[in-house]
Amino acid sequence: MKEINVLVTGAAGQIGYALLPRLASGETFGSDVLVNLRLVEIPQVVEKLTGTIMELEDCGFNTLGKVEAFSDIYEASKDVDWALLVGSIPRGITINGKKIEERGDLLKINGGIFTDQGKAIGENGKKDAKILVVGNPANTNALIGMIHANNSNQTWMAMTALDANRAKAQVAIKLNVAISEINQMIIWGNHSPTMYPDLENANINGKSVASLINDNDWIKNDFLETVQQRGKAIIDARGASSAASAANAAIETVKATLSPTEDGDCFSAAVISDGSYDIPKGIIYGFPLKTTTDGKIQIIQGLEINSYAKEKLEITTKELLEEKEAISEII
Ligand code: NAX
Repeated sequence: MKEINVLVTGAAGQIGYALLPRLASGETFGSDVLVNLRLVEIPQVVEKLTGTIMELEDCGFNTLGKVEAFSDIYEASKDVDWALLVGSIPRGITINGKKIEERGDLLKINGGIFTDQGKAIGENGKKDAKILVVGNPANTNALIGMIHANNSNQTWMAMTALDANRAKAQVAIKLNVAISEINQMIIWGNHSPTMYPDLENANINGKSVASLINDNDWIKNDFLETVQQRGKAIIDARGASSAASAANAAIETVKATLSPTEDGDCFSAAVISDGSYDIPKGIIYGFPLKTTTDGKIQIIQGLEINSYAKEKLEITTKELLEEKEAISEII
């Protein structure tokens, strides 16, 4: 059986709990691949992983290989094929009596974490390792990690697939269609309320979703607001951030890189900008992506961006440039 080494940080957290069984079950990497899991937690929490490991054993998956718990990211990164960087300090937590709500505070607290994780994966991970950053602020955390990894053969991504799924869900309700009919749902920019879910380029049977909806007021107001604020709405409703849907989006992102993307479709994730669509180079930006037949991840080129979309792309670009500026001391 082929073996794969998968590292997951924040493994004792709520996304980790929903994610690990699906990584190990054969659903993600296939029924002929043995999945070795490297579970990483902060030292105070690493003990809790013993319970997670027992549960994983008790699932009885044929595809579960060796499962190990670590608090040292350097040890954990040895020969990893995939790293899912979920662990970070989430918004809303109280530290030293201060509730962390601002992105700037989150950037500073999480910046240090991703510096070390980047170095460790760059030095010890497989030469073609793929890394998906879920922990917020995901795009800028991925930038910090990628820079410190300093390993151009590895692929660093930040997760925007949850936003794409949220956008698809709203469209499916509005048009009364199945989710599976909706293709090429692009999330441009940052995984934050400035993201731009693009209904002009999304299509159903090749027809633009925006034209099928034919209701600009709904698209520009209700739809945009619902998708951009969905994370907050879930926190307000359940008192905790999205977990099952976030884990699902991470699984879908990994799967999207394992087989070629069909023509007319894409998958959404943020990768380092190469200047495509006039986005400044050097920020991790949500683009339409495809996996090629030889397994490479590429930005899909040549899509139309109208003037309204351009304005939206500029807003999210500005935010990412500001985030980059805020972490300039550590990159
Ligand atoms: P939890 O607080 O349940 O779990 C986070 C876990 O990470 C904790 O167990 C903590 O001990 C661990 N951790 C913290 N620092 C660590 C480090 N340096 N190394 C290893 N582990 C570390 O949060 P959870 O709900 O699982 O969310 C995790 C992250 O995902 C948060 O930053 C959250 O904001 C982010 N999200 C990102 C989404 C996306 O679409 N990109 C959506 C969902 C989610 O909000």
